[in-house]
Amino acid sequence: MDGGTLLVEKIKLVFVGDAGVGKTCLIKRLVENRFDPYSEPTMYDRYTRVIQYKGKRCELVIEDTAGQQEYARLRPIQYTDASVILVCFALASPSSRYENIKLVSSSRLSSKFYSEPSRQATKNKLMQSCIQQAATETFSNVQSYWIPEVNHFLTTAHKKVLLGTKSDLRIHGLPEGTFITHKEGSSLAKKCNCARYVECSASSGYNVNHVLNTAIELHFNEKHKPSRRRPRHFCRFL
Ligand SMILES: Nc1nc2c(ncn2[C@@H]2O[C@H](COP(=O)(O)OP(=O)(O)OP(=O)(O)O)[C@@H](O)[C@H]2O)c(=O)[nH]1
Ligand SMILES: [Mg+2]
Repeated sequence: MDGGTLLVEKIKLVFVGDAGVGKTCLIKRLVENRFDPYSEPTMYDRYTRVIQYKGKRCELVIEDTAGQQEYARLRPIQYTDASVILVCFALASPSSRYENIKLVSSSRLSSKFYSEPSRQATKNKLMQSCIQQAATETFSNVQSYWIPEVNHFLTTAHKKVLLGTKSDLRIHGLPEGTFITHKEGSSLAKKCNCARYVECSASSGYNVNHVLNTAIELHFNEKHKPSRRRPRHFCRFL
């Protein structure tokens, strides 16, 4: 019950993918509408919201999982009762979190809000945090690692969306061979039996709401046939 009104359905979305592909940033953009380029590696996180979809009040649960293998044993718990799995890879990525931060918010570290010692401390912390994998590696790990894991803990028929993250970096134009094209992404989605393929950016906000609407539409869609159409209904946070 919520405020005296029955919640008719629970929708649980589970985000998985390599460390550093941007799961946490995307989720924060979704639920808090902000982008934090300093996001730290996740162990386990969960967000619960009440939403309205096609006039139904639903409980939306978003599970943020760890991409780092040290915490892999926590993921099976998060898969339990999942409605839709969102398998993420980066469309493009610089070689480290720090380089990426320089790219997405070059002005912030040098801003007047940082004193020199704290600026240096923040810089060091970021330098030490994990090295991001190349986009092509996070892409190939979808097929070699993440889909087999999802199939193992759920079923091969479980509803899945393939997400290409950090689309803003591809637009900024990295050298050829360091990014994934839309065609490559959508053909991987077909190969891996993902019902939908979406490209998005937590940094620019591109397609972020589309990610949520696509996953919710897929949850309510019994047959989950691949579709090129955008969802016709939109969810609203209450
Ligand atoms: N340019 C750009 N950078 C992003 C975007 N999303 C995330 N990042 C950067 O990528 C880094 C890693 O993002 P996270 O969201 O922490 O990655 P994660 O997938 O949650 O990583 P784990 O929690 O370790 O599994 C962040 O520090 C951001 O600087 C994006 O849309 N565009
Ligand atoms: Mg994370």
